[in-house]
Amino acid sequence: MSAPQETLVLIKPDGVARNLTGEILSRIESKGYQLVDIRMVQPDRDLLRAHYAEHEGKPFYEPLVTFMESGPVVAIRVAGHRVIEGIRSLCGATDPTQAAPGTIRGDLGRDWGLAVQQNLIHASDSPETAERELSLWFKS
Ligand code: IDP
Ligand code: MG
Repeated sequence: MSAPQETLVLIKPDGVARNLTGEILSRIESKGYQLVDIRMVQPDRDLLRAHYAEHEGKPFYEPLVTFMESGPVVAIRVAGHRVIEGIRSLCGATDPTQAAPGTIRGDLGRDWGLAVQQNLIHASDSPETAERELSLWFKS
């Protein structure tokens, strides 16, 4: 068996504010993945701009950065075979209205009519992204 993969999960400020941290962690643990490290972070703009650099210039970019710095975020290093793909599947589609029931965004998220979708969770989308994002959020 190959070495387990690692990914970065963020519980976004809406997830923390709505007391869904336990529910989201429980879904990740119930699926069978390992929580390797976890911390609550109040991210600054530099961290968020680096994290979301690929979206710079898009209409939702500034609202996204403002939303992400609006409150604490829970950052989690999660490990397991094919965990990157598996967590993206647990999250569901970006738009919580379209996210399938059974997924985190589909079951727990909704559209609030804002400039940015508040969809509870971020998860790395490729091995390269995971490595880059883990080094941003778990620096020390
Ligand atoms: P992802 O989180 O599913 O990977 P990305 O396309 O990487 O989605 O976008 C990052 C975040 O920006 C999303 O999770 C969501 O909060 C927000 N976002 C993405 N696309 C839109 C949009 O078209 N309208 C409003 N917000 C968006
Ligand atoms: Mg993304």
